[in-house]
Amino acid sequence: MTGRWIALMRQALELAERGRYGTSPNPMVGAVLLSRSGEVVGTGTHLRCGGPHAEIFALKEGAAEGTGGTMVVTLEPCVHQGRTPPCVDALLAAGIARVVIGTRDPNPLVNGSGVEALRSAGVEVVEGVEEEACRRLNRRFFHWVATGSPYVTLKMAMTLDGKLAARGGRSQWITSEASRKEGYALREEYDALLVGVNTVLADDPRLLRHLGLNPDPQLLRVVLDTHLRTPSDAALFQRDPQGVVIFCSEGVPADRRKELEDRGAAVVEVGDDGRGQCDLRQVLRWVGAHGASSVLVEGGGEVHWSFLREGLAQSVHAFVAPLVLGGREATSAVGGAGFSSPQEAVRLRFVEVRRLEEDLVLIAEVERV
Ligand code: AOF
Ligand code: ZN
Repeated sequence: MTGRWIALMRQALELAERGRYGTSPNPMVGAVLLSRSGEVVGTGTHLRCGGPHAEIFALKEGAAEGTGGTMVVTLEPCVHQGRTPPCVDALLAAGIARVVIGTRDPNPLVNGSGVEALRSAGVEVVEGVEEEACRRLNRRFFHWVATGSPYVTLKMAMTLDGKLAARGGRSQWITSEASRKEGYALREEYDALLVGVNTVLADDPRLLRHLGLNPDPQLLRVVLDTHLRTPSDAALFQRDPQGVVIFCSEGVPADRRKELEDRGAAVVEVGDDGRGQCDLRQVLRWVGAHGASSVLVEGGGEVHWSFLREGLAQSVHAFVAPLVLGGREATSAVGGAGFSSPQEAVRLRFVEVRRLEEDLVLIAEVERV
């Protein structure tokens, strides 16, 4: 049977993928329902946070033939009443005889109790089918649930010599249109965007979702701005200013604070990291506690360095253009003081390498030390 469960779990994983732009901060989940005789009679995807879970869609499609059958699902079915009722109850009511699970749900409200509830009701449970792939699919969700901090990806658009901008600061455009579009697609996948104040001052970004892939307009837009230098007429405030959060150090001038709050932004004071900058751990804890499971950091080089130095970035999504800008003064993808030996360097592992028009896309994950 194992081979069959693997093939069906892969199908469920593909179904889960369809939720890529809508489920966060919930996990992506896919489900396949088989009849007693082993035929596929229903499929389901968790499509959006607050909407029905994958199992419920599959049951809706195939409930009549599902009695005595098998549910193959990428994540352990839930037992709790969340935004939606527990899936375990629905599975029991439908008379499902067997549940095949990819991985347990690390959510403390579930975490094994879904499996237990099914078993004690006499349902056969098969666990750990394609577990690694099922965990990878939701690595951001798993990280957030385990740590309370969001999963952090650094997005970099750079030249072959690792520059984010030319001498003097101009950066439009380094990468091709297709790369920029993929960069925008990332904004639809992450719950929060983050930049440093230097990027606000240099590029005046709006930090919005432009592609309409994610039906949820709620996006947290974070600025690290120790001394509150963000101009009150920044493009950031033109749309959805209530989604803007500016982190600064304690004791910033009250009038500057009020100016930005009057634009609709939240201003949050955090402690010092010992180097005169905002304590990133505190920033991430705040962001995680406000429901964002993932953060896309869009520069600049100093901010990238801070996240890497502190061990607070989980991955890098780099677009590399076949250009060389040179220039001692030109901004590098990662600035800061730097490490003093290759032994100290942050080590990553390439998980994806591909060409995109004339550019390269490199996705790397930070190895745990
Ligand atoms: C499942 N199947 O398809 C998903 C699950 O607020 P709710 O009701 O949507 O519950 C959200 C939690 O349910 C989420 O944090 C995760 O633990 C689990 N997600 N469970 O059985 C699904 N999406
Ligand atoms: Zn559920």
